[in-house]
Amino acid sequence: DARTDTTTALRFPEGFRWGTATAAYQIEGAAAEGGRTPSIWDTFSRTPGKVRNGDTGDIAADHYHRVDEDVALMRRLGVTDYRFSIAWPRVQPTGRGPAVRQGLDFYRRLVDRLLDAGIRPVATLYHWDLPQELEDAGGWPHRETAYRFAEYAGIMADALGDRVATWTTLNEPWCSAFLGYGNGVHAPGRTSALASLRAAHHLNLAHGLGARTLRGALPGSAEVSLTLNLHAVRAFSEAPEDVDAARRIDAVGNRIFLDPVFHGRLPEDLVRDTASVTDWSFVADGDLATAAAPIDSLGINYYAPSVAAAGTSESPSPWAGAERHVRFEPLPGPRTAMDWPVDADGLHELLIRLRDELPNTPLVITENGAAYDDYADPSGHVKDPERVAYLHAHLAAVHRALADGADVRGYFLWSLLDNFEWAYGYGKRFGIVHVDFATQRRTLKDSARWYADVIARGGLPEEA
Ligand code: GBH
Repeated sequence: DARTDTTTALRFPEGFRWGTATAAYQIEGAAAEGGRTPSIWDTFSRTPGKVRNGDTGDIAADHYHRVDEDVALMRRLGVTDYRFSIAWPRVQPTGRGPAVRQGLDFYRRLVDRLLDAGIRPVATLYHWDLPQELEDAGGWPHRETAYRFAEYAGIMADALGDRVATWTTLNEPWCSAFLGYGNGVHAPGRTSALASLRAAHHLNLAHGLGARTLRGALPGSAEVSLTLNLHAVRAFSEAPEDVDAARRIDAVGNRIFLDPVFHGRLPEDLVRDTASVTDWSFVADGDLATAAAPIDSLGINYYAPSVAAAGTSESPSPWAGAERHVRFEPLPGPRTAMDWPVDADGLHELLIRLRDELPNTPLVITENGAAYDDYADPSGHVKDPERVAYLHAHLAAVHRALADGADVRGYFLWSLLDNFEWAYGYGKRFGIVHVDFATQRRTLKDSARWYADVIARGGLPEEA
């Protein structure tokens, strides 16, 4: 009986959504199959020096050919939800014009398998794989891309709207804008502060236009959302210069999306801070109202916090000029294989902030997880005790936020499978399922068994 089960001290609400998450380019492979054309990530990963070890997503975890097996894995884990993304160039190769049937069929099949398994599909329209042709026409710094995105959203709503009830427009527009066009660490690898700010605005516009299109094409019960990687930024000290450094990062990292999307305005301090880069004249009348199309929930991807102090940091930087005023202080304590600090309190702080600032917005953790160097014991068991500890601490932080009144509806673990970790290639493993990329063999890690147990109990023990 659940109530007498004292080992499940931290119980989650009835109906809490327990999921895993992936993204198309990171797992699908089949880069040239079924009419798919290159995205900016195909181009970028084939450019020498951009991705570690020269890795590409050509094969990845071969999920395109292993949908049945991967859905069966999730059924074994007992997840209630699965968050995946749709590869735009698989369904609308040039980013314009009619859809390719084979591409739509692939996602129809995936969704049907999920529904057969009793798993709710949660579709993200854009997880960074812009059709290369749209980048050649100007990419996200170019206004037209937002309208192309809305058209693509309409195609997908028509194709899957009868079976997918939960939709996300964009995954982490901060990364698209600032890593893609600011410091060039992500595709398409451009390095311009102006281009990154233009991209951020057009992503907000795309989100709003896309949300409106989805709403018009989907049943009234459908859920429309946006996922942000909000920066849990702390000031190094109470000194006004350090507090101001944190404010600058909050403006160009968080409020640049939160303010347009939830309040239909640009942060005034951001406009001031970026005055030497742009006068923001690319923001047309009505754009901010469009960006503020009502949505049903906010997705949050959380990995680690950062600490800002007065100073300067390296260039090229993703921060559109803020790096001339800010240096990042390393946090003490344990780190993951990404060299990111482990700090679950940062997630609690973020959820409490959102509870206070967006009181009527349900929150969903759409990504949380960690890369570690897993190892197999002689029996072939994949041990990942650090990942279990990380997940426990972060789920406990979510539980604490729930107790404090944050309206958190679900948690999606990043990631179901080891996959193509963007600029790090296959060198960093975020999966709870180990993938041997030579054979594509999948093996549950200890963390997968642990997560299945958490889901089955509806909660976790006090200690990992
Ligand atoms: C997510 O990105 C992605 O959605 C997912 O595809 C990816 O595999 C996963 O996380 C793991 O990386 O840039 O100076 O602020 C997270 C990307 C990583 C961006 C941490 C911000 C902080 C350093 N975020 N990063 S900084």
